[in-house]
Amino acid sequence: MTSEQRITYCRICEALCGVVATVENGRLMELRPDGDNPLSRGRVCPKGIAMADIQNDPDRVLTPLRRRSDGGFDEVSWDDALADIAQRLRVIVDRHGGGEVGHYLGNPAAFGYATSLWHGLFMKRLNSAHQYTAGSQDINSRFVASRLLYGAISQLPFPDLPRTDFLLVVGANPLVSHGSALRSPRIKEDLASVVERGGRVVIIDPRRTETARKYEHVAVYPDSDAWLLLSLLHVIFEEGLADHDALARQATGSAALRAAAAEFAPERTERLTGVEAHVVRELAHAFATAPSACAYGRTGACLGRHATLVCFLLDALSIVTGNLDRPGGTLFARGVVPLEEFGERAHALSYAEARSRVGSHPDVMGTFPAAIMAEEITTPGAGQLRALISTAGNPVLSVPNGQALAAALPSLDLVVAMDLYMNETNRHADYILPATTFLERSDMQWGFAAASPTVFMQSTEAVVPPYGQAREEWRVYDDIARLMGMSVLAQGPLARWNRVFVMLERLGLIRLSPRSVFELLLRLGPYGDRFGLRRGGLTPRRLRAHPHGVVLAEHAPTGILHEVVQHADRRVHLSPAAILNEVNTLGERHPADPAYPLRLIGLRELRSHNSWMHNSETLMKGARSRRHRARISPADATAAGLVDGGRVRIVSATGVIETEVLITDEVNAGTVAVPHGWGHDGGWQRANAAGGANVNDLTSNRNDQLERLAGMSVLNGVAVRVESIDR
Ligand SMILES: Nc1nc2c(c(=O)[nH]1)N[C@H]1C(S)=C(S)[C@@H](COP(=O)(O)OP(=O)(O)OC[C@H]3O[C@@H](n4cnc5c(=O)[nH]c(N)nc54)[C@H](O)[C@@H]3O)O[C@H]1N2
Ligand SMILES: Nc1nc2c(c(=O)[nH]1)N[C@H]1C(S)=C(S)[C@@H](COP(=O)(O)OP(=O)(O)OC[C@H]3O[C@@H](n4cnc5c(=O)[nH]c(N)nc54)[C@H](O)[C@@H]3O)O[C@H]1N2
Ligand code: SF4
Ligand SMILES: [Mo]
Repeated sequence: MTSEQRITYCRICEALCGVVATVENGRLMELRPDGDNPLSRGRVCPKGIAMADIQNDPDRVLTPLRRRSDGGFDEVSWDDALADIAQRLRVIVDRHGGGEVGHYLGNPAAFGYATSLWHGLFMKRLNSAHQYTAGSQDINSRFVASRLLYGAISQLPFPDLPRTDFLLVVGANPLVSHGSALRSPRIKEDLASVVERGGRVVIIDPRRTETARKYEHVAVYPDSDAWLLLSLLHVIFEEGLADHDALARQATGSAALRAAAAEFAPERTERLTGVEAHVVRELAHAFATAPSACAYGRTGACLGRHATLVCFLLDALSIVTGNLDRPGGTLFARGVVPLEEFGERAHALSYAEARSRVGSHPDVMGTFPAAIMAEEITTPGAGQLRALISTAGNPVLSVPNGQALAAALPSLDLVVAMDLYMNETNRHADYILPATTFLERSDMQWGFAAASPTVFMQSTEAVVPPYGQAREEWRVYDDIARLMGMSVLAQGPLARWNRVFVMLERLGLIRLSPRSVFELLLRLGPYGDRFGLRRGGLTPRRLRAHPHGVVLAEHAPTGILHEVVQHADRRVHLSPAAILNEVNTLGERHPADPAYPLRLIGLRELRSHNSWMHNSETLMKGARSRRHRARISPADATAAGLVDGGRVRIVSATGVIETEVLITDEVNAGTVAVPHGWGHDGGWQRANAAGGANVNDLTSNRNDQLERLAGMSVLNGVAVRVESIDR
């Protein structure tokens, strides 16, 4: 027996921690932390190790499956599956055009290079008008804020953790999530070091989270951050704490922002936020006068009714206090693989250039809110969504009103999924195609990985060959395109040369792969060798020679704002009309309903990952703690007659769920915290047995309930009531 150690990195979240795989005869035996990875230095989280359970899971789908009319599935050959899929798509495209073929791309695709790139080429080639992603449940509000501020939608400003003196965290729990839109695999130490340097870490969160318990906690009412942030700006302007030099140098529109904030004295907003005025004043003062400071927000900031505004205001805090683009402040990256930069420069990353057929939501980089998928399927007329490909996603559990989507899926002409499992979404599909795990693919770091205080790059080979008949997703897009008589390379004006491309591909004369595209971009990028023009620059060969990864610079660059900003005047825009309008109409659109007096928020658990790791034996150990539980305050529990460990019915205007009660003073009266990604009934046996409920049965997919500027699903601050079901 041959046992080998293969160096790679975890691709479950943006920490991208180094791991070493023990492989015997093409099978994964074990994953362990890579002590030689320069960034993660031997650190991983429980999920990284437990990925071995997923890799070797007997419940994995390893052959293509085709649905029977009775709802069961038969194994079929790849050839038969792909031929049928291509033929059925061809019929739709010939009859209605490619615009009616839709796609949902899930979160796991974001951490690799191949799936996202090739799915994009495939859907662009079809000219699809129905592209959906997990982003509208995650981060699109952040992207739109960047578009408004910098004219650059792909920018993800991130905190300079290793150098900052003041870290303000709004709606993130990095000790559990390990940092999101921020690459910091040793985030525990990075946070601790802020305080060790004499700095402060302040956590704004309705729940006393794992992170809040270790640092300073400011408990805020759910979905009230916009008022809080406006009050912080109010104090900073009013008390003369704004950095006028920086504002004059970097920005326009500060006077209008100041005028907008003038209405929001902390004494006026404390009733709405639950944060006392003196706390706000102290916080504003400390933030503005710290030697350096940065404001960082994540899903708690991105998933409320005013999500884009909140993301915008977070950056505004850094800008107004002179903390943008300087050491210890809020930074921008130069992508090592500059895919987004090229897109920005070519003005190819759109916002609000198209509107969705249903609800008229603005496009965010060509995608529409996933919340509207159900209605796009059921609403007849030109442009109706008729076929859906879903890759690496589980929208029935992750998108608001999952039941509406599950009910709509069967009326599509064709549903195809590429996944590791039969999940709650693709059990409604016509075909489930066995996808590769990240351990079965080569990769290179890009995208979210750039949001890193240290400039770093790592590439990897696959560590095991695909199990069973699993196939790399990008090849499947490529194959379907070819069977449909299309080349994914014949894009835009090149489409009329489609036949030539198809022929050249068939003859093997052109063969583009994700790897060749990324290697090209790497070499052309800011750290690349420019094909010999820049000595010592990064090359694919040098990356292969450093399998643990290469540190390209100890610190992310500063003083690069002029490269980042794409507005014609090269300045940060602090008062775009869309934002002023949000400020002026704050709160008007959502009158309180006494039938639903509590506010529901989300929660992530250390040993869960969205909806897809509940089948891991390692992660599901611990009978009590590994159940789905709603966190309810002692006061609310008493009022509703709930007991710890008992059952609770949670009711919203959209739906009802039942789950277990955990009474805890982590949440204040009025707030209920429930994790998403539970309530399984797919082909994963342990996950199914774990019980629990889909919290997104409570969240709304109604058009008028989505956030306006980015079409975000509102998943935090949802109005609910709780009832006992034991009595
Ligand atoms: N263990 C684990 N790690 C993960 C994941 C996972 O499922 N499990 N998922 C990964 C993914 S896909 C992502 S996007 C990231 C997310 O990364 P984070 O956003 O850091 O993760 P959460 O733990 O959801 O933190 C959000 C916090 O916002 C708070 N919050 C809710 N509503 C509000 C509000 O209105 N205002 C404020 N100020 N706070 C609010 C919640 O109480 C919660 O503590 O995590 C990634 N990492
Ligand atoms: N209420 C509420 N809802 C939320 C959130 C919340 O905080 N509260 N968070 C939202 C966020 S931030 C996110 S990112 C979304 C996630 O939502 P989704 O991306 O829709 O779903 P996941 O649960 O991540 O499921 C991913 C699927 O991909 C499969 N998979 C894993 N690895 C691979 C792979 O390499 N290839 C392929 N082809 N498939 C793979 C898994 O088996 C699983 O079925 O959920 C969102 N939903
Ligand atoms: S924090 Fe955990 S899940 Fe994220 S990359 Fe590291 S090991 Fe993987
Ligand atoms: Mo996410």
